[in-house]
Amino acid sequence: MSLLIKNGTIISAVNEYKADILIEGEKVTAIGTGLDQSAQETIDAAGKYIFPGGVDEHVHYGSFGSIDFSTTNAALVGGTTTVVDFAPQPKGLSIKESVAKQNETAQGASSSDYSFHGMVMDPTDELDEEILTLPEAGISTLKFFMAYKGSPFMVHDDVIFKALQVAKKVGVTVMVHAENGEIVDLLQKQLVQEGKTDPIYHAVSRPPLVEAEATQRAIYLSQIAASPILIVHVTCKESMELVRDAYAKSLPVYGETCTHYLTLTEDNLAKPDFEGAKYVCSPPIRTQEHLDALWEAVSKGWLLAVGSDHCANVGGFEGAKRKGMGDFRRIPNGCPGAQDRLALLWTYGVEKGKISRQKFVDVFATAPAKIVGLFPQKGQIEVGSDADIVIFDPNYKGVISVKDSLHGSDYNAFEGMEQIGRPEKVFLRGKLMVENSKFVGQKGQGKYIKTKPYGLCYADFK
Ligand code: DUC
Ligand code: ZN
Ligand code: ZN
Repeated sequence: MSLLIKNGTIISAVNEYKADILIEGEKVTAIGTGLDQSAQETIDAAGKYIFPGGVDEHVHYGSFGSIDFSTTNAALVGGTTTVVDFAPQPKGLSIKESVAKQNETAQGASSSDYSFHGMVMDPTDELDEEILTLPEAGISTLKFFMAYKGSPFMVHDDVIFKALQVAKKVGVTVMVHAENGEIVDLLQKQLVQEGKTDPIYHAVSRPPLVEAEATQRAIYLSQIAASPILIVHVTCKESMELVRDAYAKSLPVYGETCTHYLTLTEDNLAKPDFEGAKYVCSPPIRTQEHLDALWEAVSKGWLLAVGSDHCANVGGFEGAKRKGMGDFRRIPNGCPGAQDRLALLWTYGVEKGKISRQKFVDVFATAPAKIVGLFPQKGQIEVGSDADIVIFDPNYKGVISVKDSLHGSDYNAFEGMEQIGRPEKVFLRGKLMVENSKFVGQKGQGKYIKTKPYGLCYADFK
């Protein structure tokens, strides 16, 4: 199959230019002006932007009680062609075994391409040995939780520290969920004792400085171990500044944020009739001051990537979140978001003048692909790369709604928000998957793509 996309404006992470793109099979084989190769199909993309399919480096399709890979067609409708899932580690299984187990749920079910981060939940004495062999198994990123006391997620600092010492020997990127789990647990208990059980107290129990304290600690651990670190879902000004300042001091310290932290405020958590539960995720969504700081950080490159932290709880609002009525600690964490990441970044970032179109492509596709070790196969439109391509209509105007959401949940955290622009066509490895926001592909055709070590967080690491 060959396809010629003519007359569009290609946006990359560094520039934009008018050119034609030739796709043969699954790859981009030529880019240039006035390409006249014959192709089986030609598309006129005049007036449209063309950019690489998104790489969402932060999704949950099995952890935290989330809905599985069968809903990744939602990501495609939202212009994301590759998702990188956090594979939960059941007790007794190694990281490689847990990734293999999670892959069983993805194979034949995922519509988008996918990769995995390891997630350390059962840190045994063998972990450090295993880290050395993860890259050869195609696992190059490992997540550690400093929060969720009382659950298998939370690990102690020594586990993270030892992993940092070993990971740098083979180019594995250590990712950290930075919140002080001990203090969160204590604050939660105090609040509940005082009868403060509504969803808004979820945010009160996890204030910015609880995140910043853990962020600083993680940075120090990385500094002592002399090893790169990626702080995931940075949500507040204080943490962002710690990441920014550490990097400015030439430390290999990097950060990511997620779309809901850029677009939703704490006011949502205070909505009446328990509706605030729809927005419960950790770390929590913050106030406008933090949103402003995060946009600045994204625009200036102090935070590298914007994931969705997609986590559509099985049961949704009515069947899962509502179970936390009377005690915010029992509200399952997570918001669906993979489908809306592009719309939110474009509408509230590019259209509002907060980020350039190049920065949009960078945080949406290119930088995430580099961080996780998928670049240059994913995250750019270049000869030799996978033909994961979005043809984007910047003139579309609409409203985000659960009615159009394919994530399998009964609500959308961004319900009613304005949307400018939408993917008119989305190609995954040369195959048309989406047309005018409708999934037209065959479900379950996504491929498992193994990641390579020495991702972006190792860029300046000697
Ligand atoms: N926070 C996480 O750390 N993981 C998934 C959901 C969430 O809100
Ligand atoms: Zn997390
Ligand atoms: Zn997450």
